[in-house]
Amino acid sequence: VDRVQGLSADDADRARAVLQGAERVVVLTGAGTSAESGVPTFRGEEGLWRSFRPEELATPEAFARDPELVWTWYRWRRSLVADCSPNPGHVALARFALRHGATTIVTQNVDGLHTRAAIEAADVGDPAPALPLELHGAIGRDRCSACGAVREALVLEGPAEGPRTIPRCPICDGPLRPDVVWFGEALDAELLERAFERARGADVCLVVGTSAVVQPAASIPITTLERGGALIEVNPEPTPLTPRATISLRGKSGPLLGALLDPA
Ligand code: BV8
Ligand code: ZN
Repeated sequence: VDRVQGLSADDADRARAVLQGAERVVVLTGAGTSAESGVPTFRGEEGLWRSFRPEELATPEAFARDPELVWTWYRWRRSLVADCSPNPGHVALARFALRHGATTIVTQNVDGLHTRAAIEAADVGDPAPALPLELHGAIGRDRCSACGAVREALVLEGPAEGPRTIPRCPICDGPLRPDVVWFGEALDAELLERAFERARGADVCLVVGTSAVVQPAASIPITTLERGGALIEVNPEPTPLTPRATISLRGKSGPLLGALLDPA
């Protein structure tokens, strides 16, 4: 398949044929996959970073310098995500992963929407094949900065306003932080190796809703290409991956993923 950009019916048909015929599929998702759920992206005009710069908030230095500000931002984001639900794009991906064996969903998102879609799609079955590798962690979990203990975040009781304290670890009383990977922090080595291993063996890497600037995640699709696999991109905008994509579809993940992945 020669390089294709745009969104003609046969581009989508071609992409659909590649995905339906693939034995091993890796999917890499970014914030754009959750945009239609109402979760703001990072770099869009309404982006999360608009009012702050990434280095101000999503870094260990920011947390050391002003933990209250960082917690205020994450608590705001948690409340945003709590009001959001998986969109048809998450559902199409989850159903495909449950049906089409050897599919790995790798996500840069921390909003937990892929996990919720997997559990809903599996119904009484096992959601495992559709559970994502969460390379950058999960905003709904707390982690202790001192002892590393991890727990599901407590839903905040009490008044929304008023002085924000830093939640403390129930085990060692150390300061809790959101269980996400900040800029300058290493990703979980085992998770990352698993993602690259699946990408190396994949017949196709489907890249959805990412600006493909954050490393090392953005290198995952290149790994599939370098091993002779196909790279199919779904994004309303071009990205640094577009020139190398086998097929790059200009569109939104919700409608497009249904067209590409739903059973005939
Ligand atoms: C590390 C969790 C080393 C926190 C996040 C200079 C050059 C190259 C690299 C670097 C550099 N300087 C620093 C680095 C490394 C740095 C990095 O990559 N920086 C970038 C900015 C250049 N990376 C790191 O720091 C990583 N760690 O390298 O550690 C190390 C090694 C060993 C030991 C010690 C250290 C850690 C990176 C993880 C950072 N954490 N998130 C939180 O969320 O609060 S990243 C965060 O931003 C998100 O998780 C997400 O991954 C990323 C945003 O990217 P996207 O998901 O792509 O979202 P974005 O808004 O950018 O794009 C949205 C896209 O969707 C757009 O393309 C849009 O067109 C599209 N879209 C919109 N609507 C739709 C849509 N698509 C489909 N449908 C729609 N409806
Ligand atoms: Zn602790």
